[in-house]
Amino acid sequence: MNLQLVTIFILINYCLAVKDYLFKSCNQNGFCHRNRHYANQISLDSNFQSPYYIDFNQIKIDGDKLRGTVLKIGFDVKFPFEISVIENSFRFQLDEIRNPIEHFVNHNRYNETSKWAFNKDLSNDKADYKINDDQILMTYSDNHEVIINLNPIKFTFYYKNEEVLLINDKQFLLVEHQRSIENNKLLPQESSFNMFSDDFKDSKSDKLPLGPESIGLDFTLLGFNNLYGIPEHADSMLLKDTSGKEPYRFYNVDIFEYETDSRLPMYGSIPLLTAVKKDVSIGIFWVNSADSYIDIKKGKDSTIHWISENGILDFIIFIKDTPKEINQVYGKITGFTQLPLLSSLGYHQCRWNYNDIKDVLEVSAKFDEFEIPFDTIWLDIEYADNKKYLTWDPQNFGKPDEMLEVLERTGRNLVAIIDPHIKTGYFVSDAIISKNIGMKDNEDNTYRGHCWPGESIWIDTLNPKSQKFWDDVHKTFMISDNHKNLHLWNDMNEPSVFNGPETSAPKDNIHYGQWEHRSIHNVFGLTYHETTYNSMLSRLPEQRPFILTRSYFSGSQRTAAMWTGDNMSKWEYLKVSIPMILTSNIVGMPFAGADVGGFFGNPSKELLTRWYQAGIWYPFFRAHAHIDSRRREPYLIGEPYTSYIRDAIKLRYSLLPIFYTAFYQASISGSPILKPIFYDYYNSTNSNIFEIEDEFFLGDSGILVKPITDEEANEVEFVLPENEIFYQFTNGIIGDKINSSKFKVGINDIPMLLKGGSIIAKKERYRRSSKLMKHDPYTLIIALNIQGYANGQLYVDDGESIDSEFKMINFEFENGKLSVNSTGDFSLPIEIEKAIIVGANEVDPELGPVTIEDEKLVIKNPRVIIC
Ligand code: NBV
Repeated sequence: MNLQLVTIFILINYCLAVKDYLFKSCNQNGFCHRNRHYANQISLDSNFQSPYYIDFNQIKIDGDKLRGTVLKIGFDVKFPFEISVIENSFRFQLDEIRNPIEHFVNHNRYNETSKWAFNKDLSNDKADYKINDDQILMTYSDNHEVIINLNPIKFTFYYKNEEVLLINDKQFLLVEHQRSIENNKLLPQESSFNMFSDDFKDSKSDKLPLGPESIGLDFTLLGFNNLYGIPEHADSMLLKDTSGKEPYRFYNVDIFEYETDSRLPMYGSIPLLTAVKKDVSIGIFWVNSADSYIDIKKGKDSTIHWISENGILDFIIFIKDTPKEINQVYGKITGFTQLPLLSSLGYHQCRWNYNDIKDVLEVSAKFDEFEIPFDTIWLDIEYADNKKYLTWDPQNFGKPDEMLEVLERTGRNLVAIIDPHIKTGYFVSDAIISKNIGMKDNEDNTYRGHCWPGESIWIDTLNPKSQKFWDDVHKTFMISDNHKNLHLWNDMNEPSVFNGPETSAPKDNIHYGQWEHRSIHNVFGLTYHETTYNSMLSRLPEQRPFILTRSYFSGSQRTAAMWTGDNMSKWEYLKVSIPMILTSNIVGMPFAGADVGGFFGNPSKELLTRWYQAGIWYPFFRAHAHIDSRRREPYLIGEPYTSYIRDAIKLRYSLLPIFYTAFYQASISGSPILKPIFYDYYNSTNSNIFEIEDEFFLGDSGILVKPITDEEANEVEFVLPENEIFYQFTNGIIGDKINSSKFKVGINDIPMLLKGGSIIAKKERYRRSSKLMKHDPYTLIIALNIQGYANGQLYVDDGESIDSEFKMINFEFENGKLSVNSTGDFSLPIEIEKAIIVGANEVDPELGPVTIEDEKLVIKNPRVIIC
């Protein structure tokens, strides 16, 4: 086939629904097939004895670490391991001593996933070890104990003296040691399926220069049936039993028109699984960036079989009282979400594509004409000259600086897309080739593949030399430093390769350090958006960069927001967006959204309206549409829908202080922006709440939301935690205490409740963008609990600089009085113009005495409304 035909074929394919035949099932994927086979054989044989054991003679205690070697009976192999404690959590790392081979590929097991995923400068904590003939007793942190059995290898974890977790209890531990085709003795339980070649139709050219190298291990969670996390999958929040079915897979891929109710891999992966029960939460963090599968067997105890294609065996176990503490400790290790630009929490208007500068500015003006606020307009791939990223199409986007200036007048931003596939034959790709910083093929030459621009090469952002080059090209592309309102979108960074196996790069491609792509695949997207982030910082060091990434990994939250990729304009995609975003939130990647309206197709007016009403809750709130879908900017929909959508967007803007406060909390503690109810009510006796995935709290504000995701719905029923009272708060209008959790809703209604005991601060004036709301006063809503008490917080800063001065204000209402105190220092006056109190029998109408610790905090006789 000639090049044009290949491209046409690929494009036609692109327009059709997801083909699961494009992706390997576990059975077709050599390492997964072999590990599952091994586990099945072991499960059938009650006399099975694992060949792996810890050699007593090689155990050494080195400060707070324990080092040793795992040996395998019948094989001459050595697996050095290390046990340590990081952020008060248990870490196990196991490597293999391997021999050099006659090939340019790095023959070691990849051990740098943590270098990308973790925060810098982490140190180890204290641990005590007692060693006897067949066991090691380890104690660390408060209340944590592990008994490590040497032969058979087994870890038993105790928390507060309760046995909570077993590792390798099922003896699924498998480390496929280095071997050659000529010398590849196997255990009777092992399968040799696709060890040295790959017969999957699109992967036949994979040279597998290192042969089989997979790792697999089992974890049994005692008394845990509620398991969460391991995104990204278009599936329920509560993880499913995969026995006899396809396991959950991690392999960052461009899965266009993905299906719902699916364990297929998607664009990102966060290998953190959490298990929650009364008083104990556990997190298993599997630090590996290779293709991976997770089999789950649920029951009174649940067993996880985690399998990866290669790399070292590296995992961390978090055991805490609450899910919140799991987020905290995971965040300390992988970093918290950077506090975003306040304006990036406003509404984003995107489509593929706005055609030219005139189009962009017209859309912006139309929003004003219809009095719909918005902060950011987006440019998809057509803005670049012939899809040569880092250039502007001279014809249609000839004067980007003027466009940025006009947008800036109404406080608006522009986001432009920059993908990692770089068209061959222009200065960016020429430089990548001459500087030798591109991804290489399996012969160590710059890899060439196909993507939107035609023949392309891929910048290798694992190479430290890429950073300086990327900084320089971004500085030129992003015009002058004057334009602070230009931000970036990194798409297709799985990386997506049209003619590559499973829509991505061949696994035997080569990256910096001579590492195979196989080893780093899932972290590639992170290396790319992190390099972009650093380039943006090098241009404007004081401003928080905004980057949206499609591919992500643990640690991506430090520098980017994510969205759930190419969904469809169908109700089921609106519905699944909620559990997907909740899952992302509870595993430390809270700045998440889904394309409002659906990417492929044309939503009905009802669906579009409902999608906006749900979308205002996405931490990242952006409407987007495919190039072939009809224009659907909210003002085009027609009345009464345009008004409903306007109301929804305005509601988001009025709640921006609450979103921002939640993001501040996330940036210092890893807490989610959207929290499923089980998150704070894990001790509830109502076991239902563990599976509620269609309602959520907005941070710690007490706002509980249940978006409508069904066609023609006219009623909503909340599941409520026990021992709390709630006030009606539909559409952000505070009402009475509710007597029933079920009520009628119209097409213009956004069902919300406010928990008794909460104080929230809103901004109620309409402005064209969030930047123009800067000086607006706040309205407090004080919703009392049955004791007549409420509290709440408000975080305020300049909304854009990295080291902004700030103020954290604490409100507390008790005994009929409101007291306000604050920490931090922020020079702009903060004004509260109105306070609405609900649930009060008797309060002082003057709201006094009010404790004000700072003169800059003005409460000018706020209008007090007592309901
Ligand atoms: O750049 C075009 C699209 C983009 O609009 C979308 O949001 C991405 O997920 N991109 C994928 C490439 C191809 C889409 C069919």
